[in-house]
Amino acid sequence: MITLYHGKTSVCSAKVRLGLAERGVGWQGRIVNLAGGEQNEDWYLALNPKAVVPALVHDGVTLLESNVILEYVDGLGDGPPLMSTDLLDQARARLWLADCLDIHAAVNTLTYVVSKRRQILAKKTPDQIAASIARMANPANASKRRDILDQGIASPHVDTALFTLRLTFGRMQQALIQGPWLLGQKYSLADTAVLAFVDRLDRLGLDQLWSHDHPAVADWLLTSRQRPSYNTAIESFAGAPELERQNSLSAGHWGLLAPAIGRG
Ligand SMILES: N[C@@H](CCC(=O)N[C@@H](CS)C(=O)NCC(=O)O)C(=O)O
Repeated sequence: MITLYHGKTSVCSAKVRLGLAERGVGWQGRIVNLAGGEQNEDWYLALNPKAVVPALVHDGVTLLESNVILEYVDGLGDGPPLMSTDLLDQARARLWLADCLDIHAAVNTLTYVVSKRRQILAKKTPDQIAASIARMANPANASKRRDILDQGIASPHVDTALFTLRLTFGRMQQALIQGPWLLGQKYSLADTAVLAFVDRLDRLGLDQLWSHDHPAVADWLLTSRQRPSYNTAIESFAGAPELERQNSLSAGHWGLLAPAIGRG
C-alpha cells in the first residue's frame, strides 16, 4: 500500500502526484494542512523531521524528497519507466531534477512575495504572524518566511529567485527547440519534474517571465497540460489554471514583481 502525505496546492506534492498518474501507480492520500501548520505537528515530524511535504510511505517504509520519490514511483509502474535507460539521457534528466531544488525555492519565494504575503498581512496580526513562524519546526524555512513577510519585494530571496528562473527558462528554451519535450522527442521524467513549478508561476500571472524571450516554454506548458496526468494530479486539486491566472492578473501580481526584474 502506498500512502502519500501531500498538500493540495504544494508544488512538490503535485510533482509526485504527476509521476504517480503518469505511471498509473495506485495510491491513497493524506492531505497535510500546510496553511494550518499541520506539517509542524509531532505526528508528521515523526515521518519528516524537516516539516515539509511530500512524504510517501510504501509498505511501512518512508521516502522523502520529491525527486527521490519521483524516481521511485517511476520504477513501480508497468511498462517502460519515464527515466531513460540511456546513460546520457539519465544524466540530463537528473540535471533537471537537481535544478528542481533551486526552482522550488524560487517558486516558493515568488508565491509568498506576490500573493500569500498580502493575504497573511491582511488576515493576521503581527503577534499571530510571529506565533505561526515560531511554530515552524524548520528554522531555514522560518527565517525565509520572516524575511519575505518583512521585506516583500525587497527581500534578497527575490533576486536569487529571479536569477534561478532566468537560467531555468533560458535552459528550457534551448532544450525545447529540439523538443517538444525537455530531452527531445520523448516525454521523460524531466518534464514530469518541472511542470508543477511552471504551472504555479503561470497561475500566479507571472508568465511574462518566459513569454517574450522563451516562447517554447509556453508551448511546452500547453502541451503538458493536455496530458491526462495534469488533470488527475494538478487541476483536480488546485482548480482551473486560467481562472487562477486571471485572478492573479487582476490582483496585480505581475505589476508587483516587474520592478525587481531589472535588478535580479
Ligand atoms: N526539497 C523538498 C522540498 C519540500 C517542500 O519544501 N515542500 C513545501 C511545499 S511545496 C512544504 O512542505 N512547505 C512547508 C511549509 O511551508 O511550512 C522536496 O522536494 O520534497
